[in-house]
Amino acid sequence: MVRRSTSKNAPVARVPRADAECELWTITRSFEAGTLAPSYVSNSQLLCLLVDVYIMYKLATQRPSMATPRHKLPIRMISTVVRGYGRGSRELGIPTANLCRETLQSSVDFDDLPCGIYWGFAKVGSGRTPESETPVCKAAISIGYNPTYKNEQKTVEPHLIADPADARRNASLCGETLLRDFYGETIRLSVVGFLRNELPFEGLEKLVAAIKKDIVDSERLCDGTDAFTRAEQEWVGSSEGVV
Ligand code: RBF
Ligand code: MG
Repeated sequence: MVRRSTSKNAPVARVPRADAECELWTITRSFEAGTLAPSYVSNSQLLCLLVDVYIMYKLATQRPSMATPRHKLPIRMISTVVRGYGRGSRELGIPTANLCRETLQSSVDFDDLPCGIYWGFAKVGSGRTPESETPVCKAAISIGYNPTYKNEQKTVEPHLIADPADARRNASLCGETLLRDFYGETIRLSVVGFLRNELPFEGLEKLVAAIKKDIVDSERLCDGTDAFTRAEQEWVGSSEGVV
């Protein structure tokens, strides 16, 4: 049994939880793909990761909505964009396209969608004309109850990240992407990887700082050259169904 450090055991250098989760995900994926270099995981790192797996398992069994079942990713969704709480754009400067629960097509039931902050790809628009459609965008995605605001309703809301060369990439009030209102339009979303659990923040500044880091992480992870990531980007750009 793996233990956290006690007076009897030498202390273990701990990897920050979110980093450990990303790390585990990478290891799991490359293990599955048969490309994991044996030297990639050192023993002490492995120990830290196992501690985190154990904690995640405990969390998952105690509160199913907090589970981060990476084996269930990606989650593909098609829906329409609805009005959210109206805070994203106005208060935070991080607009999100909220998915409509009623029109949601997804391989996972809305109630079973695992809460957390994720990275993936999204595209909005009818596709009738090129201007009516965004390109396939990288996205930083929130699924859950926005604990900072204690929402009663669960929301699924990606923030679409414009290309760095696009002037809209820095146009929001906090310097992030500002596209347009998407209300009523079709959205295709693939939730590819887990970033962290949702957190209650003290004050908007801390929330915005955390989301800005999520955006940086999402941009980097979306550039992954693995077949898994590329397939999800391609699916978002296609007109295929969710399953
Ligand atoms: N809300 C929270 O209360 N806690 C979070 O940790 C949190 N993380 C987020 C991460 C991303 C990438 C995005 C797009 C949103 C996040 N939100 C979070 C949701 C945010 O509070 C919400 O989008 C706005 O309040 C608008 O409804
Ligand atoms: Mg929104």
